[in-house]
Amino acid sequence: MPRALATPWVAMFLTLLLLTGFSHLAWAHAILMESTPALHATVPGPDVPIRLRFNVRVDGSRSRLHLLAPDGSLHTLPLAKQSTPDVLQSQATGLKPGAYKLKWSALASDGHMSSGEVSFTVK
Ligand SMILES: [Cu+2]
Repeated sequence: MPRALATPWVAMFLTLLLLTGFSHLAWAHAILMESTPALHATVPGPDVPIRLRFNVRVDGSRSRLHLLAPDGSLHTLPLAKQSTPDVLQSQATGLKPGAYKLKWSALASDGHMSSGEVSFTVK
C-alpha cells in the first residue's frame, strides 16, 4: 500500500517545512514595502532623497545603503538618523543623469539580514 507508506513522510516533510520556512516567515525579516525613488522611477537630479520603508523595524546602525552609478562605481550612502523604526533614509547628492541601482541591506528586529535592489533613473 504505497499511499499508507508515503503518509508519514509527507507529514514529516510538512512538519519540516513548517519548522524552517514558515517559522522564518512568521519572524518576518525585513521586506521592502515602499521606496523613494520608486522601483523603475525617473527622478530629477542632482540631489535625490532616499527613503525605504520596511514591514518591520530595522536597525539603522547595522543596515547599509550603496548606490551603483551608471559608470559602475559603488558609493556608500550615509544613513540619516531614523525618524521611524521601520524606515531608512539618506540623500544621494551630485547624481548625473543615467541609470542607478540602490542596493540595500537591512538588519531586521528578528536578527536576520535581508537585501535587495531598487533601480531608478536620474533625468
Ligand atoms: Cu528573518
